[in-house]
Amino acid sequence: MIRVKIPDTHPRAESLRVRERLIEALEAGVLTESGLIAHGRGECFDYLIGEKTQSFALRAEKAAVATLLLAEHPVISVNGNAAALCAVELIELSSLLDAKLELNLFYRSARREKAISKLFRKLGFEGLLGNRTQRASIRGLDGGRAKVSPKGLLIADTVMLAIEDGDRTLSLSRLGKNVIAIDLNPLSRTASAASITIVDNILRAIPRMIELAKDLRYRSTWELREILESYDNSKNLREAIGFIRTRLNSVSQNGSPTPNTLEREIELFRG
Ligand code: PTJ
Repeated sequence: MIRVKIPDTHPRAESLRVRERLIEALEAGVLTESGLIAHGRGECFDYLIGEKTQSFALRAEKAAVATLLLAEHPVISVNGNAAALCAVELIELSSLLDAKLELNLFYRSARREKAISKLFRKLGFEGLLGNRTQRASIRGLDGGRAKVSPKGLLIADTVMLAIEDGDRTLSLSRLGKNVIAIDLNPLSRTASAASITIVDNILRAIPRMIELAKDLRYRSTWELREILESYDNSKNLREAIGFIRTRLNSVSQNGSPTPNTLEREIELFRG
């Protein structure tokens, strides 16, 4: 594979570096080829939300942390993209929330299972569930994904997943689990099937959730429930879509956004 050194001065240096990381993860067997395509779709939606954590995302992240803290059996589901982009942060978040981490792959193969388990072990984390030796079956999920850990997804009451296809989100919701989804596309089936939809890049969402967890873990059950009671996922999703519409309207009237006009659009949207 041809490699280039990305100059710091390149206006899209950060985004190009993330792409490089994903290519490395592909070569290591962590990411699947389709994961690169999924990432491209995500980049497009990230562009539309201004590549920042907007207020609708922050609200969902807070509700998600409260839900995970209130859960009896919280599980964070890990696929190739999530592992490639933020394994370190996922380990920290799972420890703060006392949540299990479980590998669940759409394109499951022994090579990928091994590569992802190795990545987590290298980071000092031995508790990744979902390998071949500890599997139960779960109703309503397809093929390789139906195989889950009896200590994890099988008994989970709350599942957080990221960069996922809609079928899986729908199946887990139908099983009565609380589903939290990180998905940059507010129009996706995942976005509408989840109980809490975080329209944000996983690269920003997980570090933000770590900060929130450090604070919310000391709050009372009553306070956490209050956060959830004031959260409305449909309203929040409508706000995300409205935000994109306002931005596109502004661009169609005033021309392409520069970093300055972007800030102004966001101000206008907030009113
Ligand atoms: O690792 P595997 O085998 O389990 O395969 C996983 C993939 C990603 C291939 C699979 O789940 C898939 O095909 O996903 P989709 O259906 O392409 O959906 C991915 C969604 O995640 C899309 O709506 C993207 O906009 C969104 N997305 C992509 N990158 C990010 C993202 N959302 C948040 N953060 C990102 N970095």
